[in-house]
Amino acid sequence: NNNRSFTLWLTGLSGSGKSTLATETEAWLHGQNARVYILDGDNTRLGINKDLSFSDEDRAENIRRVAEMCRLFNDAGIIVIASFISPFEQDRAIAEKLIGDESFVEVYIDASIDTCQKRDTKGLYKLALAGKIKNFTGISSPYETPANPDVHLNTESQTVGACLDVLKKYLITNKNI
Ligand code: GGZ
Repeated sequence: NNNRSFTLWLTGLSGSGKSTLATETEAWLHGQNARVYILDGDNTRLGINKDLSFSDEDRAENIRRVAEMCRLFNDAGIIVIASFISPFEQDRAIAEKLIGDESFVEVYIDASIDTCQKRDTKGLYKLALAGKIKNFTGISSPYETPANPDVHLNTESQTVGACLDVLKKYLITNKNI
């Protein structure tokens, strides 16, 4: 097993900045000559997980399948940036178990529900508040805050650049990047 392979597990609300940080981190890792791939709702929920809804049960299955994929990529020596809301502590714990404690880096992308609602980049909060999207995280479905993340990035009080710097330092120090 390549000692550079691991999974950065980005958890946070819709609109918290997971995708932005995933893309920036990917670009930086490429610059470090690392092999890296982003897994997110866009490339999994339209394909392998297209049978899954946003019920608690289906989110659990979503995370389980994604974690199995992370493990396969890591076995192939590829770093994964997994960018999923993953709102439930129990599901994140299962992901950690499947991926392996040593290879699982939990990164909490922190922005309050108020801020995410104000950003509303895709207009989804508006639809959720109007009752047009059911089980929407932060509105009509819970988000369980990570109790002890490996990295805690606050996109409300810090710029993307500052958040990225914190993550880079973590990777340089702990993952020999
Ligand atoms: C949360 C939803 C929902 C509901 C659609 N709740 O901001 P986005 O749009 O681009 O990313 C969100 C994405 C969340 O999928 P995940 O696979 O990451 O969720 S989970 O880990 O909880 O399984 C959002 C969109 O899908 N979306 N309906 N009801 N987000």
